[in-house]
Amino acid sequence: MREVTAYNWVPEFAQGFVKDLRVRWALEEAGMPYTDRLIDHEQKLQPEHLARQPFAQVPVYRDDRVEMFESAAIVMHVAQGSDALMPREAAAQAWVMSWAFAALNSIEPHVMNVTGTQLFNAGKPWAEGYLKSARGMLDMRLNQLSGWLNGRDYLEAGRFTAADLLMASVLRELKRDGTLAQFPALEAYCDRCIGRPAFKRAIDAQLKVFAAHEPA
Ligand SMILES: N[C@@H](CCC(=O)N[C@@H](CS)C(=O)NCC(=O)O)C(=O)O
Repeated sequence: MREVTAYNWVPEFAQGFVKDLRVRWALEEAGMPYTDRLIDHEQKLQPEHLARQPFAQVPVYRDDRVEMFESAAIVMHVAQGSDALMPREAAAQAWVMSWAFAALNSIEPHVMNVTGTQLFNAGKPWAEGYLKSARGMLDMRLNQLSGWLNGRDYLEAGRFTAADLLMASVLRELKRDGTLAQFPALEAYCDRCIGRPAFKRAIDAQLKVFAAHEPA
């Protein structure tokens, strides 16, 4: 039994980006069947959900052995049980772990500083100045990542791993405003990852839920 808790509906700007997508993608790559347990935005605030996700967010995951929150932690748990997402050699696993944390800790905060300001604070008096500085930091990180990927199809190990799944999930946020297109190696890398059939199955599954629960 594997179960992913996800929203039954979100506004259009978030559709295709809700973080249960990472978990669905990992499970699809691993060939592990799952069911989804759908909640609405009232249910996320209820004690039953808060006992499983203290921050009133999704995703939440459970299987026969564990119950977890935090999308990346869930992805790494799935990867531990799947050769498709995690090499078996210790040295390669250590690199995958490093790159997974790099995606979440060295890249994602800078992506969110920019995309979060654009989505939720555009037009505020301070937004333009803040965005200039946030974009500077983001560009630095993207240039560094681009330099690393030079000549590589994937981050490490010569193959797609859970770290690529997380990095591509972070980078694709930058497709919305055209930032990623300014970094052709990163765009090609991201497209390589999200061009995988497992990603398509995962995003189709998320979007199908929202389409079925579209408010009247
Ligand atoms: N770090 C968390 C973040 C989860 C998250 O941001 N979930 C969003 C949807 S993508 C959410 O539930 N937001 C509702 C809220 O914060 O009230 C993870 O990766 O699981």
